[in-house]
Amino acid sequence: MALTLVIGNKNYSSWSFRPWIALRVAGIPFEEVVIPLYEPGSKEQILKYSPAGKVPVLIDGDVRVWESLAIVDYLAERFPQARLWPGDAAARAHARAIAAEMHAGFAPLRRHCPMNMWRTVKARELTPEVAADVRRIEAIVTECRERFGQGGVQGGGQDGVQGGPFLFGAFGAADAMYAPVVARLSTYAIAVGAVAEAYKQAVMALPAWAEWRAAALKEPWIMANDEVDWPVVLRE
Ligand SMILES: N[C@@H](CCC(=O)N[C@@H](CS)C(=O)NCC(=O)O)C(=O)O
Repeated sequence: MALTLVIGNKNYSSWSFRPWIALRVAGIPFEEVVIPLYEPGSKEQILKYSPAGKVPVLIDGDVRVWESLAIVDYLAERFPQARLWPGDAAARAHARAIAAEMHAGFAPLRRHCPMNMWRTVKARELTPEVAADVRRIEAIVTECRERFGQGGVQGGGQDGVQGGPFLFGAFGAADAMYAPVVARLSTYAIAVGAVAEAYKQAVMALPAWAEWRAAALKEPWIMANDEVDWPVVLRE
């Protein structure tokens, strides 16, 4: 039976983007159910799938998994051939730590720069707390790229290829957890150093990225107070 991923609308649902991109890049087939967020009745619809009242939710037969990080972890166990976590124990511990840090943290950046694929790219002044989040993310990306991303010790990623442009070489669970942050760096024109910038470009060059974004731009659910310049200019 195919997996089903219940997600929010693609323009806004950063948490949904994480397991969705993990599944897509790993080539794991799944069906999706999209529930538009912040609409009348949204909560009731979500509650049909999860008592937690939040998306994403993964349904695999009798198994239901909520919380983006738990979903990615479940996928890693269920599809070991996808190699969503690095093969090397030390690299894997590092990947899990940064994924958990993302799952639990960066509230100032989340609040100040919500994911919004429709928004016209333009800079927004960052508060000191948001700037500190950005610097921490930059440091995480730079350390991963320098220590693990070049291949060699860790053997991460879904296709077993050593090396690659992602945090641990090939795209994996940690990259999925950081994908919405890449979107925020882009949408809010946040300057980062060369290593983080190259990482951002690599994530945004994924066909799965383009697929998510194209679907987001076709969605009819745009919040009335959204910061969109019309007509929407498609970014490559
Ligand atoms: N910690 C959760 C966060 C999930 C979450 O906040 N989802 C938002 C959408 S991105 C949601 O369902 N909001 C709808 C609501 O709270 O009613 C995760 O990692 O999955």
